[in-house]
Amino acid sequence: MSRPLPRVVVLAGGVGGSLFVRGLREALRERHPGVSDAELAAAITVVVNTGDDLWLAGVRLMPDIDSLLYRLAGVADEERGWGRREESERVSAELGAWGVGWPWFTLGDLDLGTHLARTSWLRDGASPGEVVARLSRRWPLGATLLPMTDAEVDTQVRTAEGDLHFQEWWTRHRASLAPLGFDNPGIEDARPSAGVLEAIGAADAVLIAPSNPVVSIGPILRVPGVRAGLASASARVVGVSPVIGGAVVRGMADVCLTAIGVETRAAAVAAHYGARDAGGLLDAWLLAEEDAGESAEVAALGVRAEVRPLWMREVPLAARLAADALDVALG
Ligand code: FO1
Repeated sequence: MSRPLPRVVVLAGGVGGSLFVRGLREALRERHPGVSDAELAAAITVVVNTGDDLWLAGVRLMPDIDSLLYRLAGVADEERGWGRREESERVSAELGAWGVGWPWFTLGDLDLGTHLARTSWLRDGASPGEVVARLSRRWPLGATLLPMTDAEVDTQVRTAEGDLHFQEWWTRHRASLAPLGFDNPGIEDARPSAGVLEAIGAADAVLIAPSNPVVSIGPILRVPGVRAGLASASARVVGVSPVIGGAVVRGMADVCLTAIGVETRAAAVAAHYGARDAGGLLDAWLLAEEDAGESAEVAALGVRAEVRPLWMREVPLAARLAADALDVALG
């Protein structure tokens, strides 16, 4: 290998985050022919949201971690959007018959194997970070996954009907109950999991995936120490807009943004993150060609605005986007 691999940290949620990370892995493979998965795993660190995590039917679920794990491993059910390919649901049907779990939340049999293994290790005293490392050893992922924290700080959604776990608000009510706010109880006492601050400090590039800014990236930034780590990082921090042409690409980020008073516009999300020079997060922001008219607004924040194609419908497009983000960060 002629050039050394850059050390890249990505802050990410599940589905959008995993496509972006697959793109990044592909981009580094293209630039560094012959690079091994182990070398890629040493170069790419993904700090993953754990606000979506929950206890259900006696097991611990980590949906965003598992999205990344399964998608990087190539065993995900990409059509459905969660869980394993070639899945069956016999255990879920039995749990339903016993009235255990949530009837609107399906736990596939193969997926339950992951949850049981994880819960077993947690009960033996392993930290969530250690558990994620053990799960990651099964497949050559070409990236290192780190939960944002080892603390249980599941996202709660405040609504007029009361507080709901994020998963109930999303999978049962499909975000139809107007959120009044999002909380991660206990997060003020949480610490970043082992390796997070070290990876940020040693990074050549920090990339914010086009994940939900409120319930995916938001909880990561709320873990005490993460913002300070990013502020003092020697690497540039480059964000990719999750908003294209005034609409979110997938999920319920628009509902979440509205709830916290942020418009669903690329420049408004950049303003929400803020310029690193002004105590915020970003050195640069990638906007879609559809939103090129908002570049001046982003630049006025003190953030370098870069217009690029942002659609990542498949891995080659995600690879081009990740390469663009990397070039902005390293250039
Ligand atoms: N999403 C659903 O819409 N319905 C489900 O039944 C469901 C089950 C499920 C089980 C394990 C898991 O890791 C994720 C699961 N998801 C399900 C996806 C998940 O609730 C969310 O889409 C993400 O957390 C949002 O990013």
